Amino acid sequence: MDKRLIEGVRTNDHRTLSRVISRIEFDETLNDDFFIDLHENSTQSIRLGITGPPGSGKSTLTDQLIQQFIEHGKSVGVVAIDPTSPFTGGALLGDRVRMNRYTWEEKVFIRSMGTHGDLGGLARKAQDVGDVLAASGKEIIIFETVGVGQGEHDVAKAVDLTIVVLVPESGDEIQMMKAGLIEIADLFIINKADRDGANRLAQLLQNILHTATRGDKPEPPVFTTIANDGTGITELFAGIHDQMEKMKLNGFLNNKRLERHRNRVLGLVQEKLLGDFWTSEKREALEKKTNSIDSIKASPHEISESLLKHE
Ligand SMILES: Nc1nc2c(ncn2[C@@H]2O[C@H](COP(=O)(O)OP(=O)(O)O)[C@@H](O)[C@H]2O)c(=O)[nH]1
Ligand SMILES: [Mg+2]
Repeated sequence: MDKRLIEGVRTNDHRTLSRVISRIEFDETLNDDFFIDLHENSTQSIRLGITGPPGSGKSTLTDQLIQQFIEHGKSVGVVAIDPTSPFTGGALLGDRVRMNRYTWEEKVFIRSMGTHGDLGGLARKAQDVGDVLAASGKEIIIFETVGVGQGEHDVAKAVDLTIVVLVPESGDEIQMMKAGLIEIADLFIINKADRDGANRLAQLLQNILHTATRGDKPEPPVFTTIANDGTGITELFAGIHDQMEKMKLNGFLNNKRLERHRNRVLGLVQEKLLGDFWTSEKREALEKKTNSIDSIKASPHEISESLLKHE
């Protein structure tokens, strides 16, 4: 079964890609061998994350970037990740409709993926999906995520370059960024520059970035765009390329990739150990030891010790 899947991925069969990504999305096991076999073909892609508030224009920008990459002879894989909620179905469908003028092309593969309430696993899933798309020959892989919390940080762990999209009214987000978003951003876009305040916000942001950028990370540039009419897109496209080059030249990109690699190993080991530990017997034992309110008299430290000691 896995051999057929591997063959399908390698030959860029989009139906196989879809099937494999569903399995990753819904935590259905794929053998380690599956990823080991694909690995040598999956290290060459460039991975971009596009994050920002809902409605800021991420999908419209993604659509424009797809077009740019295609015009430059590149193949592109896009994964739109939305927090799962019964109410986001319409938005997801909107994404598909808005971007579907490319879906028929072999060079572009677009997919939506839910998080299923499991944000913790998102970084791993995004890495695995990225590997699969890379192994199918996609040179550029774009992850679109809604910047509402932990999700964008998880996806930032899975990409080479994180793009944060803001709109002219995003003053509050800038406050939020001081508290952490700034660390994950490699490039900023102020979209909807057809509205007042885009240049003022870009200037403010540039000032903040100038003083807040630390370590060997190249200072993130700020671009203004009007995504739905294409204004500023060629400049943005060139800017993404330039920023990648800067990150390559000073070693930042390799450090980032290496750290990602190491963290993946750590994560996989953790997942394996936990998976092996929590057998059905162990879960039963936990239930038994915590089956009534009286059980809170026992220290959690004592209970966990006894579970670990196979008692
Ligand atoms: N006025 C204006 N509207 C835009 C611009 N970019 C996107 N939009 C519109 O904003 C809405 C949300 O865009 P979308 O790409 O779905 O945002 P997302 O939720 O961040 O993916 C759509 O109706 C777009 O047509 C822009 O630069 N200016
Ligand atoms: Mg969208």
